Amino acid sequence: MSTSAPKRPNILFIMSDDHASHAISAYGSRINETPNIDRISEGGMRFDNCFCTNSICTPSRAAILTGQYNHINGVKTLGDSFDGRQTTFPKLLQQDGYQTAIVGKWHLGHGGNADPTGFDYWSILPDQGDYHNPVMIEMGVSQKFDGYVTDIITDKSLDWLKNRDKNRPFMLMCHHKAPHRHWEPDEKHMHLYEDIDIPEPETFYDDYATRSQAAVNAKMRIEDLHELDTKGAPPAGLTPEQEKKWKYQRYIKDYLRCIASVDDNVGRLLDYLDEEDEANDTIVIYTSDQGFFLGDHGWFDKRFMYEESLRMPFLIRYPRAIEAGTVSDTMILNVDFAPTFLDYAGHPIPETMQGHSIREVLGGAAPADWRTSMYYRYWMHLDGCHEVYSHYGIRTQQYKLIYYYAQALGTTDSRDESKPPEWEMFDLAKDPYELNNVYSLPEYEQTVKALTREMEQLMSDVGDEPLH
Ligand SMILES: [Ca+2]
Repeated sequence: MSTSAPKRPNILFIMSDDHASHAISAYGSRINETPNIDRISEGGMRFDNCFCTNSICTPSRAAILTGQYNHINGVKTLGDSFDGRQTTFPKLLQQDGYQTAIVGKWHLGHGGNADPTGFDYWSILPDQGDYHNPVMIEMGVSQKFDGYVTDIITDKSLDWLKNRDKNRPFMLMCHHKAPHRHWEPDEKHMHLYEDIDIPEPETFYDDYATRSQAAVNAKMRIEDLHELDTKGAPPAGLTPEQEKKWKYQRYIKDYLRCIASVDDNVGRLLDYLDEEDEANDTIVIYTSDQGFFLGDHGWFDKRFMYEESLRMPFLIRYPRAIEAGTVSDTMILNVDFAPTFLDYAGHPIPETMQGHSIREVLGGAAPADWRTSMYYRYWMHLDGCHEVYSHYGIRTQQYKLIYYYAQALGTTDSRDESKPPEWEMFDLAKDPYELNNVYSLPEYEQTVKALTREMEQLMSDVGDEPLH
Protein backbone atom coordinates (compact mmCIF):
# COMPACT_ATOMS: atom_id res chain seq x y z
CA MET A 1 0.00 0.00 0.00
CA SER A 2 1.28 3.45 -0.84
CA THR A 3 2.32 5.60 2.11
CA SER A 4 2.33 8.85 0.17
CA ALA A 5 -0.17 11.61 0.95
CA PRO A 6 -3.59 10.95 -0.59
CA LYS A 7 -4.08 12.48 -3.99
CA ARG A 8 -6.25 15.54 -4.22
CA PRO A 9 -9.58 14.28 -5.54
CA ASN A 10 -10.94 14.98 -8.98
CA ILE A 11 -14.31 16.69 -8.96
CA LEU A 12 -17.00 15.81 -11.48
CA PHE A 13 -19.87 18.19 -10.82
CA ILE A 14 -22.90 17.19 -12.88
CA MET A 15 -25.82 19.59 -12.69
CA SER A 16 -29.05 19.64 -14.65
CA ASP A 17 -31.60 22.40 -14.91
CA ASP A 18 -34.96 22.14 -13.09
CA HIS A 19 -34.66 18.45 -12.23
CA ALA A 20 -36.74 17.90 -9.09
CA SER A 21 -35.65 15.21 -6.65
CA HIS A 22 -39.06 13.55 -6.84
CA ALA A 23 -38.22 12.61 -10.44
CA ILE A 24 -35.18 10.56 -9.37
CA SER A 25 -35.68 6.95 -8.36
CA ALA A 26 -33.00 7.20 -5.64
CA TYR A 27 -35.42 9.64 -3.99
CA GLY A 28 -38.35 7.25 -4.36
CA SER A 29 -39.85 8.75 -7.50
CA ARG A 30 -43.35 7.43 -8.25
CA ILE A 31 -43.09 8.47 -11.88
CA ASN A 32 -39.74 7.40 -13.39
CA GLU A 33 -36.52 5.40 -13.06
CA THR A 34 -33.04 6.93 -13.14
CA PRO A 35 -30.70 3.94 -12.81
CA ASN A 36 -27.50 5.82 -13.63
CA ILE A 37 -28.10 8.81 -11.39
CA ASP A 38 -28.96 6.26 -8.70
CA ARG A 39 -25.46 4.74 -9.09
CA ILE A 40 -24.07 7.90 -7.47
CA SER A 41 -26.20 7.51 -4.35
CA GLU A 42 -25.69 3.74 -4.22
CA GLY A 43 -21.97 4.39 -4.08
CA GLY A 44 -22.21 7.44 -1.82
CA MET A 45 -24.63 9.67 0.07
CA ARG A 46 -28.10 11.03 -0.69
CA PHE A 47 -29.11 14.32 0.89
CA ASP A 48 -32.79 14.70 1.66
CA ASN A 49 -32.59 18.30 2.81
CA CYS A 50 -30.46 20.15 0.30
CA PHE A 51 -32.06 23.54 -0.34
CA CYS A 52 -31.43 26.44 -2.66
CA THR A 53 -31.36 29.95 -1.25
CA ASN A 54 -33.36 31.39 -4.20
CA SER A 55 -35.22 28.97 -6.44
CA ILE A 56 -34.43 30.31 -9.88
CA CYS A 57 -31.78 29.35 -12.43
CA THR A 58 -29.26 32.18 -12.75
CA PRO A 59 -29.23 33.20 -9.08
CA SER A 60 -28.73 29.61 -7.92
CA ARG A 61 -25.78 29.21 -10.29
CA ALA A 62 -24.20 32.41 -8.95
CA ALA A 63 -24.68 31.16 -5.37
CA ILE A 64 -23.02 27.88 -6.27
CA LEU A 65 -19.98 29.53 -7.89
CA THR A 66 -19.39 32.09 -5.15
CA GLY A 67 -20.67 30.38 -2.01
CA GLN A 68 -22.59 33.59 -1.38
CA TYR A 69 -26.24 34.65 -1.16
CA ASN A 70 -27.60 36.63 -4.09
CA HIS A 71 -27.74 40.04 -2.42
CA ILE A 72 -23.96 39.66 -1.99
CA ASN A 73 -22.96 38.20 -5.38
CA GLY A 74 -25.18 40.63 -7.30
CA VAL A 75 -27.36 38.10 -9.15
CA LYS A 76 -30.81 38.43 -7.57
CA THR A 77 -32.86 37.84 -10.74
CA LEU A 78 -32.71 36.22 -14.17
CA GLY A 79 -31.90 39.64 -15.62
CA ASP A 80 -28.69 40.13 -13.63
CA SER A 81 -25.38 39.26 -15.28
CA PHE A 82 -22.68 37.65 -13.23
CA ASP A 83 -19.51 39.66 -12.66
CA GLY A 84 -16.79 37.08 -13.28
CA ARG A 85 -14.19 39.18 -11.47
CA GLN A 86 -15.59 37.84 -8.21
CA THR A 87 -13.94 35.05 -6.27
CA THR A 88 -15.31 31.68 -7.39
CA PHE A 89 -14.32 28.15 -6.49
CA PRO A 90 -13.17 27.22 -10.04
CA LYS A 91 -10.77 30.16 -10.01
CA LEU A 92 -9.23 29.08 -6.73
CA LEU A 93 -8.94 25.45 -7.83
CA GLN A 94 -7.31 26.55 -11.08
CA GLN A 95 -4.77 28.62 -9.12
CA ASP A 96 -3.98 25.49 -7.13
CA GLY A 97 -3.14 23.47 -10.21
CA TYR A 98 -6.49 21.84 -10.88
CA GLN A 99 -7.48 21.46 -14.52
CA THR A 100 -10.85 23.17 -14.74
CA ALA A 101 -13.63 23.12 -17.31
CA ILE A 102 -17.30 23.89 -17.74
CA VAL A 103 -19.38 22.39 -20.52
CA GLY A 104 -23.05 23.16 -21.11
CA LYS A 105 -25.45 25.47 -19.37
CA TRP A 106 -23.91 28.60 -17.87
CA HIS A 107 -26.80 31.04 -17.99
CA LEU A 108 -24.93 33.82 -16.22
CA GLY A 109 -24.66 36.07 -19.26
CA HIS A 110 -21.78 36.09 -21.72
CA GLY A 111 -19.39 38.57 -23.21
CA GLY A 112 -17.20 40.94 -21.21
CA ASN A 113 -17.13 40.23 -17.48
CA ALA A 114 -19.94 37.70 -17.76
CA ASP A 115 -17.86 35.11 -19.64
CA PRO A 116 -16.76 32.14 -17.55
CA THR A 117 -13.56 32.79 -15.60
CA GLY A 118 -11.37 30.31 -13.79
CA PHE A 119 -11.69 27.63 -16.46
CA ASP A 120 -8.94 26.20 -18.67
CA TYR A 121 -11.69 25.23 -21.07
CA TRP A 122 -15.26 26.39 -21.44
CA SER A 123 -17.94 25.57 -23.95
CA ILE A 124 -21.31 27.01 -22.98
CA LEU A 125 -24.79 27.41 -24.37
CA PRO A 126 -25.78 31.02 -25.02
CA ASP A 127 -28.46 31.81 -22.42
CA GLN A 128 -30.95 28.90 -22.41
CA GLY A 129 -29.53 27.27 -25.51
CA ASP A 130 -31.37 24.87 -27.82
CA TYR A 131 -32.18 21.19 -27.38
CA HIS A 132 -31.54 20.31 -31.01
CA ASN A 133 -28.47 21.33 -33.03
CA PRO A 134 -27.36 23.83 -30.39
CA VAL A 135 -24.96 26.70 -30.81
CA MET A 136 -22.22 26.64 -28.20
CA ILE A 137 -19.76 29.37 -27.34
CA GLU A 138 -16.40 27.71 -27.00
CA MET A 139 -13.72 29.90 -25.44
CA GLY A 140 -15.51 32.91 -26.95
CA VAL A 141 -16.21 31.46 -30.40
CA SER A 142 -19.76 30.47 -31.41
CA GLN A 143 -20.30 27.29 -33.34
CA LYS A 144 -23.33 25.15 -34.15
CA PHE A 145 -23.24 21.43 -33.41
CA ASP A 146 -25.44 18.74 -34.94
CA GLY A 147 -27.27 16.52 -32.51
CA TYR A 148 -29.05 16.55 -29.18
CA VAL A 149 -27.81 18.91 -26.52
CA THR A 150 -27.51 16.41 -23.65
CA ASP A 151 -25.41 14.05 -25.80
CA ILE A 152 -23.26 16.90 -27.10
CA ILE A 153 -22.51 18.26 -23.63
CA THR A 154 -21.47 14.77 -22.54
CA ASP A 155 -19.38 14.18 -25.69
CA LYS A 156 -17.50 17.41 -25.09
CA SER A 157 -17.05 16.59 -21.41
CA LEU A 158 -15.61 13.18 -22.28
CA ASP A 159 -13.34 14.67 -24.96
CA TRP A 160 -11.94 17.10 -22.44
CA LEU A 161 -11.45 14.36 -19.83
CA LYS A 162 -9.67 12.12 -22.33
CA ASN A 163 -7.27 14.87 -23.37
CA ARG A 164 -6.44 16.20 -19.92
CA ASP A 165 -3.07 15.94 -18.14
CA LYS A 166 -3.54 12.77 -16.11
CA ASN A 167 -0.92 13.83 -13.57
CA ARG A 168 -3.03 16.66 -12.22
CA PRO A 169 -6.52 16.57 -10.68
CA PHE A 170 -9.49 17.93 -12.60
CA MET A 171 -12.68 19.79 -11.79
CA LEU A 172 -15.28 19.44 -14.51
CA MET A 173 -18.70 21.07 -14.43
CA CYS A 174 -20.93 19.11 -16.81
CA HIS A 175 -24.06 21.23 -16.74
CA HIS A 176 -27.08 20.11 -18.68
CA LYS A 177 -29.77 22.28 -20.18
CA ALA A 178 -32.30 19.48 -19.73
CA PRO A 179 -34.93 19.14 -18.40
CA HIS A 180 -35.65 22.87 -18.65
CA ARG A 181 -38.80 24.13 -20.40
CA HIS A 182 -39.82 23.52 -23.22
CA TRP A 183 -38.92 19.90 -22.54
CA GLU A 184 -37.90 18.67 -26.00
CA PRO A 185 -36.89 14.98 -25.94
CA ASP A 186 -34.49 13.27 -28.33
CA GLU A 187 -35.48 10.59 -30.85
CA LYS A 188 -34.31 7.78 -28.61
CA HIS A 189 -36.74 8.63 -25.80
CA MET A 190 -39.53 10.21 -27.82
CA HIS A 191 -41.90 7.28 -27.34
CA LEU A 192 -41.13 6.47 -23.71
CA TYR A 193 -44.30 6.37 -21.54
CA GLU A 194 -46.43 6.48 -24.69
CA ASP A 195 -48.85 3.79 -23.57
CA ILE A 196 -49.18 4.66 -19.90
CA ASP A 197 -50.59 7.44 -17.75
CA ILE A 198 -48.14 9.06 -15.33
CA PRO A 199 -49.68 9.32 -11.83
CA GLU A 200 -50.83 12.77 -10.77
CA PRO A 201 -49.31 14.17 -7.57
CA GLU A 202 -51.20 14.32 -4.25
CA THR A 203 -51.69 18.08 -4.48
CA PHE A 204 -52.71 18.23 -8.15
CA TYR A 205 -56.07 19.76 -7.21
CA ASP A 206 -54.80 22.21 -4.58
CA ASP A 207 -57.46 24.93 -4.21
CA TYR A 208 -55.13 27.30 -2.27
CA ALA A 209 -57.71 27.68 0.54
CA THR A 210 -56.07 29.27 3.63
CA ARG A 211 -53.14 30.42 1.51
CA SER A 212 -51.75 33.70 0.26
CA GLN A 213 -52.87 35.62 -2.81
CA ALA A 214 -49.34 34.91 -4.03
CA ALA A 215 -50.30 31.25 -4.42
CA VAL A 216 -53.74 32.03 -5.83
CA ASN A 217 -52.41 34.43 -8.46
CA ALA A 218 -49.29 32.59 -9.64
CA LYS A 219 -49.40 31.86 -13.36
CA MET A 220 -47.76 28.49 -13.37
CA ARG A 221 -50.80 26.28 -13.21
CA ILE A 222 -50.96 23.27 -15.46
CA GLU A 223 -53.79 25.16 -17.20
CA ASP A 224 -51.25 27.90 -18.07
CA LEU A 225 -49.10 25.56 -20.17
CA HIS A 226 -49.32 26.66 -23.80
CA GLU A 227 -49.00 24.86 -27.11
CA LEU A 228 -45.23 25.12 -27.24
CA ASP A 229 -45.11 23.31 -23.90
CA THR A 230 -47.61 20.61 -24.81
CA LYS A 231 -46.44 20.35 -28.44
CA GLY A 232 -49.86 21.02 -29.81
CA ALA A 233 -53.35 22.08 -28.79
CA PRO A 234 -55.58 19.89 -26.62
CA PRO A 235 -58.27 17.93 -28.45
CA ALA A 236 -61.57 19.77 -28.85
CA GLY A 237 -64.47 19.06 -26.55
CA LEU A 238 -62.61 18.36 -23.32
CA THR A 239 -63.98 19.56 -19.99
CA PRO A 240 -61.65 21.89 -18.04
CA GLU A 241 -60.65 18.97 -15.80
CA GLN A 242 -59.99 16.68 -18.76
CA GLU A 243 -57.91 19.42 -20.37
CA LYS A 244 -55.84 19.85 -17.22
CA LYS A 245 -55.20 16.11 -17.11
CA TRP A 246 -54.28 16.07 -20.79
CA LYS A 247 -51.84 18.97 -20.39
CA TYR A 248 -50.24 17.34 -17.36
CA GLN A 249 -49.59 14.11 -19.26
CA ARG A 250 -48.11 15.97 -22.22
CA TYR A 251 -45.92 18.07 -19.92
CA ILE A 252 -44.70 15.41 -17.54
CA LYS A 253 -43.93 12.83 -20.20
CA ASP A 254 -41.69 15.19 -22.14
CA TYR A 255 -40.05 16.32 -18.89
CA LEU A 256 -39.31 12.71 -17.96
CA ARG A 257 -38.10 11.86 -21.47
CA CYS A 258 -35.54 14.67 -21.23
CA ILE A 259 -34.44 13.23 -17.87
CA ALA A 260 -34.07 9.75 -19.37
CA SER A 261 -31.45 11.17 -21.74
CA VAL A 262 -29.68 12.95 -18.87
CA ASP A 263 -29.62 9.65 -17.00
CA ASP A 264 -28.11 7.76 -19.95
CA ASN A 265 -25.44 10.41 -20.28
CA VAL A 266 -24.63 10.38 -16.55
CA GLY A 267 -24.02 6.67 -17.07
CA ARG A 268 -21.51 7.41 -19.84
CA LEU A 269 -19.48 9.65 -17.53
CA LEU A 270 -19.56 7.11 -14.68
CA ASP A 271 -18.51 4.35 -17.09
CA TYR A 272 -15.56 6.44 -18.19
CA LEU A 273 -14.39 6.88 -14.59
CA ASP A 274 -14.68 3.11 -14.07
CA GLU A 275 -12.77 2.31 -17.25
CA GLU A 276 -10.00 4.75 -16.35
CA ASP A 277 -9.85 3.46 -12.77
CA GLU A 278 -10.54 6.99 -11.53
CA ALA A 279 -13.78 6.32 -9.64
CA ASN A 280 -12.09 6.02 -6.24
CA ASP A 281 -10.27 9.31 -6.69
CA THR A 282 -13.18 11.32 -8.02
CA ILE A 283 -15.90 13.17 -6.15
CA VAL A 284 -19.02 12.83 -8.31
CA ILE A 285 -22.04 14.99 -7.68
CA TYR A 286 -25.45 15.03 -9.25
CA THR A 287 -27.65 18.01 -8.49
CA SER A 288 -29.93 20.53 -10.14
CA ASP A 289 -30.00 24.31 -9.80
CA GLN A 290 -33.33 24.06 -7.95
CA GLY A 291 -36.37 21.85 -7.64
CA PHE A 292 -39.55 21.99 -9.72
CA PHE A 293 -43.29 21.52 -9.41
CA LEU A 294 -44.33 18.37 -11.24
CA GLY A 295 -48.02 19.14 -11.11
CA ASP A 296 -47.64 19.61 -7.34
CA HIS A 297 -50.03 22.33 -6.11
CA GLY A 298 -51.41 22.18 -9.65
CA TRP A 299 -48.24 23.85 -10.95
CA PHE A 300 -45.17 23.55 -13.15
CA ASP A 301 -42.07 25.78 -12.64
CA LYS A 302 -40.31 26.79 -9.39
CA ARG A 303 -39.63 30.18 -7.63
CA PHE A 304 -41.75 29.55 -4.52
CA MET A 305 -40.24 28.53 -1.22
CA TYR A 306 -42.51 25.48 -1.13
CA GLU A 307 -40.74 22.16 -0.70
CA GLU A 308 -40.82 20.83 -4.28
CA SER A 309 -39.12 23.97 -5.57
CA LEU A 310 -36.83 24.65 -2.58
CA ARG A 311 -35.35 21.16 -2.45
CA MET A 312 -32.42 20.34 -4.72
CA PRO A 313 -31.45 16.77 -5.46
CA PHE A 314 -27.94 16.21 -4.10
CA LEU A 315 -26.20 12.89 -4.55
CA ILE A 316 -22.47 12.62 -3.92
CA ARG A 317 -20.00 9.77 -4.27
CA TYR A 318 -16.39 9.64 -3.15
CA PRO A 319 -15.44 6.12 -2.12
CA ARG A 320 -12.34 7.22 -0.19
CA ALA A 321 -14.35 9.30 2.27
CA ILE A 322 -18.09 8.63 1.96
CA GLU A 323 -19.74 5.39 2.99
CA ALA A 324 -21.74 3.83 0.18
CA GLY A 325 -25.52 3.81 0.29
CA THR A 326 -25.89 6.37 3.06
CA VAL A 327 -28.60 9.00 3.54
CA SER A 328 -28.34 12.32 5.35
CA ASP A 329 -31.14 14.58 6.54
CA THR A 330 -28.66 17.30 7.48
CA MET A 331 -29.70 20.68 6.08
CA ILE A 332 -27.26 21.75 3.38
CA LEU A 333 -27.50 24.65 0.91
CA ASN A 334 -26.28 25.57 -2.56
CA VAL A 335 -23.89 28.09 -0.94
CA ASP A 336 -22.16 25.12 0.74
CA PHE A 337 -20.94 23.58 -2.51
CA ALA A 338 -18.03 25.97 -3.16
CA PRO A 339 -16.56 25.69 0.37
CA THR A 340 -16.90 21.91 0.18
CA PHE A 341 -14.96 21.65 -3.08
CA LEU A 342 -12.22 23.92 -1.72
CA ASP A 343 -12.03 21.93 1.50
CA TYR A 344 -11.46 18.65 -0.36
CA ALA A 345 -8.89 20.32 -2.61
CA GLY A 346 -6.99 21.57 0.42
CA HIS A 347 -7.58 25.24 -0.38
CA PRO A 348 -8.39 27.64 2.48
CA ILE A 349 -12.04 28.72 2.37
CA PRO A 350 -12.23 32.51 1.85
CA GLU A 351 -13.90 34.47 4.65
CA THR A 352 -16.20 36.01 2.04
CA MET A 353 -17.86 32.65 1.30
CA GLN A 354 -21.04 32.34 3.36
CA GLY A 355 -21.67 28.62 3.07
CA HIS A 356 -19.93 25.89 5.00
CA SER A 357 -18.02 22.81 3.92
CA ILE A 358 -20.08 19.65 4.32
CA ARG A 359 -16.98 17.46 4.54
CA GLU A 360 -17.65 16.39 8.14
CA VAL A 361 -21.24 15.59 7.26
CA LEU A 362 -19.98 13.39 4.44
CA GLY A 363 -17.64 11.73 6.90
CA GLY A 364 -20.67 10.55 8.87
CA ALA A 365 -21.58 13.25 11.40
CA ALA A 366 -22.51 16.91 11.15
CA PRO A 367 -20.61 19.30 13.44
CA ALA A 368 -22.49 19.93 16.70
CA ASP A 369 -23.13 23.55 15.76
CA TRP A 370 -24.42 22.81 12.23
CA ARG A 371 -27.38 24.92 11.02
CA THR A 372 -30.90 23.84 11.91
CA SER A 373 -32.63 26.50 9.82
CA MET A 374 -32.09 28.32 6.55
CA TYR A 375 -32.88 31.69 5.00
CA TYR A 376 -34.47 32.03 1.56
CA ARG A 377 -35.27 34.98 -0.67
CA TYR A 378 -36.85 35.35 -4.11
CA TRP A 379 -36.75 38.79 -5.74
CA MET A 380 -38.52 38.53 -9.12
CA HIS A 381 -41.80 40.17 -8.13
CA LEU A 382 -44.51 40.02 -10.81
CA ASP A 383 -42.08 39.18 -13.60
CA GLY A 384 -44.74 39.42 -16.32
CA CYS A 385 -44.60 35.67 -16.89
CA HIS A 386 -45.27 33.55 -13.83
CA GLU A 387 -46.31 36.46 -11.60
CA VAL A 388 -44.90 34.98 -8.41
CA TYR A 389 -44.61 37.54 -5.60
CA SER A 390 -41.25 38.33 -4.04
CA HIS A 391 -40.82 36.70 -0.68
CA TYR A 392 -38.39 35.72 1.98
CA GLY A 393 -38.63 33.15 4.68
CA ILE A 394 -37.16 30.62 7.00
CA ARG A 395 -37.30 26.86 6.99
CA THR A 396 -36.46 24.98 10.15
CA GLN A 397 -36.61 21.22 10.61
CA GLN A 398 -40.31 21.41 11.47
CA TYR A 399 -41.66 24.75 10.26
CA LYS A 400 -41.64 27.13 7.37
CA LEU A 401 -42.51 30.82 7.58
CA ILE A 402 -42.88 32.85 4.37
CA TYR A 403 -43.31 36.62 4.08
CA TYR A 404 -44.66 38.01 0.80
CA TYR A 405 -43.70 41.61 1.37
CA ALA A 406 -45.47 43.31 -1.57
CA GLN A 407 -42.38 44.54 -3.34
CA ALA A 408 -42.64 47.90 -5.08
CA LEU A 409 -42.58 47.41 -8.85
CA GLY A 410 -39.29 48.39 -10.44
CA THR A 411 -37.33 47.86 -7.23
CA THR A 412 -35.77 44.86 -5.59
CA ASP A 413 -35.53 46.04 -2.03
CA SER A 414 -38.53 48.16 -1.04
CA ARG A 415 -42.20 47.62 -0.22
CA ASP A 416 -45.22 49.06 -1.97
CA GLU A 417 -46.90 50.64 1.07
CA SER A 418 -50.29 50.60 -0.64
CA LYS A 419 -50.33 46.78 -0.83
CA PRO A 420 -50.82 44.45 2.13
CA PRO A 421 -48.01 42.04 2.82
CA GLU A 422 -48.97 38.40 3.46
CA TRP A 423 -47.65 35.62 5.63
CA GLU A 424 -47.77 31.88 5.39
CA MET A 425 -46.66 29.34 7.91
CA PHE A 426 -46.62 25.57 7.63
CA ASP A 427 -46.18 22.90 10.23
CA LEU A 428 -44.24 20.43 8.09
CA ALA A 429 -44.55 17.64 10.64
CA LYS A 430 -48.36 17.71 10.36
CA ASP A 431 -48.66 19.09 6.86
CA PRO A 432 -45.76 17.98 4.65
CA TYR A 433 -47.59 19.07 1.49
CA GLU A 434 -48.00 22.64 2.75
CA LEU A 435 -51.71 22.93 2.16
CA ASN A 436 -52.73 24.44 5.47
CA ASN A 437 -51.49 27.92 6.33
CA VAL A 438 -51.45 28.10 10.15
CA TYR A 439 -49.99 31.61 10.45
CA SER A 440 -53.09 33.13 12.06
CA LEU A 441 -54.06 30.23 14.30
CA PRO A 442 -53.82 31.11 18.01
CA GLU A 443 -52.03 27.86 18.91
CA TYR A 444 -49.11 28.88 16.70
CA GLU A 445 -48.78 32.44 17.99
CA GLN A 446 -45.64 31.80 20.04
CA THR A 447 -44.07 29.72 17.28
CA VAL A 448 -44.71 32.51 14.77
CA LYS A 449 -42.96 35.00 17.06
CA ALA A 450 -39.98 32.75 17.59
CA LEU A 451 -39.68 31.94 13.88
CA THR A 452 -39.92 35.62 12.93
CA ARG A 453 -37.08 36.45 15.32
CA GLU A 454 -34.97 33.58 14.03
CA MET A 455 -35.63 34.59 10.42
CA GLU A 456 -34.53 38.16 11.08
CA GLN A 457 -31.42 36.86 12.80
CA LEU A 458 -30.57 34.69 9.79
CA MET A 459 -31.14 37.65 7.46
CA SER A 460 -28.84 39.76 9.54
CA ASP A 461 -26.22 36.99 9.69
CA VAL A 462 -26.05 36.85 5.88
CA GLY A 463 -26.10 40.61 5.48
CA ASP A 464 -29.67 41.11 4.26
CA GLU A 465 -32.28 43.39 5.81
CA PRO A 466 -35.95 42.92 6.75
CA LEU A 467 -38.73 44.93 5.07
CA HIS A 468 -41.39 45.98 7.56
CA1 LIG B 1 -33.21 26.05 -13.33
